[in-house]
Parts: sequence; C-alpha cells; structure tokens
Amino acid sequence: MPPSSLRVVYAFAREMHPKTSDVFIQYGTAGFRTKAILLEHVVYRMGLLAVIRSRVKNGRAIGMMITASHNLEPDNGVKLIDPDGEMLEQSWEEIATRLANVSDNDLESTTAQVIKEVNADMSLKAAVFIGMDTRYTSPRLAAAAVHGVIALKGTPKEFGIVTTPMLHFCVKCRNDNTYGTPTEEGYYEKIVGAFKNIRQKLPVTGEYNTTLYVDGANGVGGKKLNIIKKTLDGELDLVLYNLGGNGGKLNLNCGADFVKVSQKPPVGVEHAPFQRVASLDGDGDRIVYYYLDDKEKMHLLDGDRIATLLASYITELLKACYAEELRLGLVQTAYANGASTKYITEDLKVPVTCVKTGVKHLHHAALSYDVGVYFEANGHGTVVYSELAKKTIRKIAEEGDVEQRKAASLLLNFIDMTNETVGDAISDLFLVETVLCARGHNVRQWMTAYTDLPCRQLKVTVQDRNAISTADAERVCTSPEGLQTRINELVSGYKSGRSFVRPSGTEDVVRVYAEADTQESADKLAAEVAQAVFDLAGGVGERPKLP
Ligand code: G16
Repeated sequence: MPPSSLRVVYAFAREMHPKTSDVFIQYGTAGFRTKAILLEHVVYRMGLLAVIRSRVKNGRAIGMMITASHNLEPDNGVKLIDPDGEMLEQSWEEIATRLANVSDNDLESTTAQVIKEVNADMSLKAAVFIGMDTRYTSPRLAAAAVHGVIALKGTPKEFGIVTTPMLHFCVKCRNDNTYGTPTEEGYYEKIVGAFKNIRQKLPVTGEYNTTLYVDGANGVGGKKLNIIKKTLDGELDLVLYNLGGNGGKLNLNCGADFVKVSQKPPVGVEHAPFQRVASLDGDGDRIVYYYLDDKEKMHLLDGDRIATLLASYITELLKACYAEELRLGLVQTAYANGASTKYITEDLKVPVTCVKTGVKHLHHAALSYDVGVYFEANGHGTVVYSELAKKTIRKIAEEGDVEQRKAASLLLNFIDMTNETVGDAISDLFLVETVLCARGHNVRQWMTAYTDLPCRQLKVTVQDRNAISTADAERVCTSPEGLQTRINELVSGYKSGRSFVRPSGTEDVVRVYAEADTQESADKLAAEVAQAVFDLAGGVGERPKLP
C-alpha cells in the first residue's frame, strides 16, 4: 500500500472516530479497558493495528474482541487475538498503546511508522475476526473496529455477539483447520460434541447429580448455554439464571468475579442446599463453582479448585495409559490459595509455576509442559496439550491394551472438550462436570480435597495506580518505598499470614490480597494492608476502615 493511501486512515479518524479525550490509555492485563465513551477512537485504531498484525503474520486471521469481561456495564474494552487464538504478543502491546494515544493529526504518520517498524507487507491480504459481548455500547464499537480494518484494506468478518473464548477458538480454527470449524456452530460441534461423546462412556454413578444451576452474570455466556441446553439430551440438566432478563444488569451483584471477590452468592439465583452452582462472568471466559449448605453458608470452589480437579483427573488417565513420561504441570498466580499450592505439590506431586496475573502469562508458562493446566483463582483458565502429548495419546488409543485404550480415548474426548486457546467458562464447565461424573462425586466430596486458607481481596483507589511496582510474580512490592516493609510487618503479626498488592490492569484501582488462618484475621490483615497502600501510595477518597 503506497503511503498516500494512508490518507484514508486520517480521514476516517477525523470524520467518524475522532479522538475526543486526552486521557492516556494503556494496553493492560486484557487489552484496553475503560469507560465505553472513551473508547471509540481506540477501537478504530486497533482495527488498523489488527490489519497490520495480520499482514505481519502472512495474512493469517487476527481477532478483535469488544468486551470488558468482568467489569460493570458502563465500561467496555478491546483486545487483540493472535493467530493461534492466544493473546496479542506482548511486544506489540507498546505499539498498541502508542497508536491508541497519538492525536488524530499524528495518526497517519504514526501508522506509517508502525508499518515500517514491524516490516508489514501492505500488499498482502489481511483478515480480522470481530466479536462483541452483550454491552449496549458494543455494536457501536464493533462498527469502529470494522472501519479501522477497512481503512487499511483488510477484510473484516463479524461474528456478532459471542463469548470471548468462542472468538479465540474461531481465530485458531481459521488459521489451523485441524482444530475445528471457525464458526459458533463449529465450536458447539467440537466442545459440546466431545462432552456428549464422553458421557456415552461414563455412566452416571455415585453421588453425582446431573442437575447444574448456572449464574449467567446477565451476559453472553448464559445466553449461549441456553442454546446448548436444548441439545444436551438429559446428559446435563442446566437450570439457568441471570440471563439478562428481568432488569438484571451485567455482572452487577452476580457473576464469577462478584462471587469470588465478595464471597457471597449472586442475586437472581434460587438456591437449594448443597446444590452445585456454576457462576460465569460477563463474557464467558471465567467460571467458579459454589454451593450453599443447610445453614445458607456459601462454600466456594474457585479456579484453584477447578485446576486441582482437572490436573488430578488427567494425571489418573495418563497413569492408566502408562504415559507418565508426559510432564504435567500447573500454573498459578500469587492469588492462588496457599492451601491449594500445598495440596498440588505435596499430595498431587505436580510441579507448580507461579507467574504474574493475566492469562497471557499463565498460558505462556503452561506451554512449557506436555500437559499444562493453568488457572487463576478467579476462575480464568484452561489446559494446553503439546503436540507430543496429543500424538502419544492418539497412538495409545490405537495400539494400547484394552485399559490403556479406554483411558486414552477418554483423554482424547477430554482434549476435544477443552478450548486450548484461552480460559473458557463453557468448556471448563463441561470438563468439571465430566470429572465429577467420572468420580461419582457431589460438590461436597469435591470440596474435601483440601481446606482453603481464609482470604480477602480489597480494592484501593489511588491517584496513580502505576505508583505501585512489583517483582517476583507480583509477590513483592518494589515501590513506593517502604510499602513492602510495612506489609512484612503487618503479615508477621498473623498465623499463616500472606499478603501482596498490585495495580489492576483492568480497573483503575490497586488490588490487595490477604490470607491467614481465620477469616477475621484475613479480613483484618487485608484492611491494614489497604490502609498502608492508601497512606504510602497516594490514596484518594475515604481511607479504608478496619473491619
Ligand atoms: C482479566 C484477565 C485476567 C485477570 C483479570 C483481572 O479477566 O483476563 O487474567 O485476572 O482481568 O485483572 P486485573 O487484576 O489486572 O484487573 P477478565 O475476565 O476481566 O477478562
């Protein structure tokens, strides 16, 4: 493309998606996220970048998802998906931030500069897959994305309202047709099809009950499960709540993030004692489970719990296949409950890696294992299998003895049921249900694996959250000066105490995590650390109170 044709980049920007705000915006944990009204020019520019990225990748498709996932309705966001369905390569995040923040007048020259820098051949074809969540601001932003793609003569393909993981899946399939068909139907065919297949092999036994209640967070995940529900033929009886009707607001007092952080059941769900409930987040990429006991006390089964369930079952199947040479490992973040890490290393004897928050970091680390199980405690995670692992298991399914073939064939279904591109609430739901069914376990039996240390998460608003820097997978705070020393002092006063702070990459807050031997202690420690953040890192508004 000759530089003169970049004029249209400026013309579209000026006429349709002008930059109306000077607020600096940064590509964070999962793309750009902020108030939807500040995003139109950013999404347009990401349309441009997606085309450049596609050309650098020889015309392979790139994804653009319009979503703010767990954030509340007034927010929105955009993130780019790389050709294998994974998050945008990190070295491009700085380019994305630069392009998002230049003035309209400088957009044409900055675009030309980026093209040169990344050495994009602008004569190549470019494909960009665009999806959005159910937010009322999403269609407008999706239109801005399309304009960005067209401005650089790329070909946009719109998927309408889909879960984030569905779009990741479709991008992967478009670039690797052995993975599946790049459509929503192709997703159902592969993931739900694998679940139905495996259910034929695993009769319902023991305490497992095929009824599952689901909190859809008033978002897209619940809506898609409503489609899937009709095809399940009784293998799983989904009772769906929070599907967006009856005035229910997206992620408001419901959904995976609310349940995990507040440790309370969501509104809008009718509860029965000991009935297991799965809670999804707004764009269907996270899931946590919980149940209420006969005293209405909530018991949470979070991402750590799901990770250990999946890792232990896969380990069992690998043993039954005699494929123990395949290295299985688990990846967590600093938010992982200390009790889960102890259980994984001491009881399951599975190696654990701890990385920074953000699926992009976990995914990357998981790829270093033959079978990498990664989960954030907030319920964002999946399993990835190396080519060697898949090849080995396929061979055993064909050539092993009867028992080996049986285990390998279950594993192959398990792999097909997994969305390996990113954490996926729907795929994870089917994986969990499969393991519980295979073991004949109810939710209380699942809970007995280990006992969580009581924990608490808080948010503190500060003038500039970037005043907080961290090291060692976010477990140590390196600035502002004196904060880590203060945290250490506070933690030393508690039995089994642990705490860390980090700037959020999706909300304008500093997050505080604390755990200790009792809930009272965890709550108090979290509040004390929140006060230290407030005092030393420029807190604004009301100083956090002690419980
Ligand atoms: C996103 C990321 C997750 C991360 C979460 C919170 O989730 O994909 O990896 O844990 O944000 O990040 P932070 O603490 O930096 O705000 P989601 O579900 O909102 O896409």
